[in-house]
Amino acid sequence: MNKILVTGAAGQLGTELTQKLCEIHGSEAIIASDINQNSSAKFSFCQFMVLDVMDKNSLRNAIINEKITQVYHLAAILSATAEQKPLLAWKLNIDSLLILLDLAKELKLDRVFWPSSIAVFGKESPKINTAQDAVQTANTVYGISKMAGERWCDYYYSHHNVDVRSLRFPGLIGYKAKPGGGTTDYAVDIFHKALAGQVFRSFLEKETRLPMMYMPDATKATIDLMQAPSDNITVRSSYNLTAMSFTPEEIFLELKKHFPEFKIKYQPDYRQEIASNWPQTIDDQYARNDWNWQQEYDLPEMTKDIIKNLPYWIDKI
Ligand code: VAH
Repeated sequence: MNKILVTGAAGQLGTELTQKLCEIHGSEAIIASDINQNSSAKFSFCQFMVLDVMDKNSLRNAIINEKITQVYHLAAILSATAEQKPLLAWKLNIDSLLILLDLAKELKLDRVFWPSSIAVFGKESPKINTAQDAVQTANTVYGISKMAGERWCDYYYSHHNVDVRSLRFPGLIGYKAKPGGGTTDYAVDIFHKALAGQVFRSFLEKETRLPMMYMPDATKATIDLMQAPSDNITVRSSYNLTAMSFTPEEIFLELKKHFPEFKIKYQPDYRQEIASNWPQTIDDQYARNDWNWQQEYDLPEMTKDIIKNLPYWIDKI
């Protein structure tokens, strides 16, 4: 029987992924963990533990004592915050992954999931329909940490047979957790401003097109990947993945259909430089071929779903 540990469970992806894993495996099979002990309030539906992913002995004890078979390692510092705290971000994003991969080898974990990002691509990478094996020239701390992390995943698979699987997520948009310091998190905050009847101040220019995905699609892709037969997995660094691409102007106009008085101001900041070096659209054919990836949400469908649900969640996040 699977027993699954989710690290960084209180983050945007972790919050929704933990709920989905409970639906699939039963809440008694899932342990949510986070460094922030206040996060326990978010996990009344499953076991929660405070866990520092940089503490190898604590992580080893948790895996052994709770008979963990799979770990979804989501604890990380995202792109915008990483530029403000580069050495901390590098240490957390890479050292915690290496600690986990070494424990996966030592304790023979069944499977490990680790999120990478389209941030592995940089200025010299093709911007349109960026291929799985396109040149990676990440020029952000976050992107560099994801590039290196992918190489470690491939190394531990090929040298130590650790079944670690990974996805290069685009910008992820959800309503069940606060934006977490990502460059694409403008696309989360814009919904809050529209619902509050406030002017939205976009820190990206109107025509900045980025690959994006609604959180239910992100959790679906993660679970589809982790449930695929090992023989189907031909990419052991990290799979390109996407669902849609849009600009701040396009999501603003989609919201304006529901909130005619909604207004936007474009005030680009340091995050514009980060976004300008990322791909605009992604080729995720490997994911579609290997484990039948297929998104369910486009911009209009996502917008309708968030507008319907956010009011209920707004005072819970
Ligand atoms: C970020 N949401 O903005 C993340 C993501 C492609 C971007 O990795 O940092």
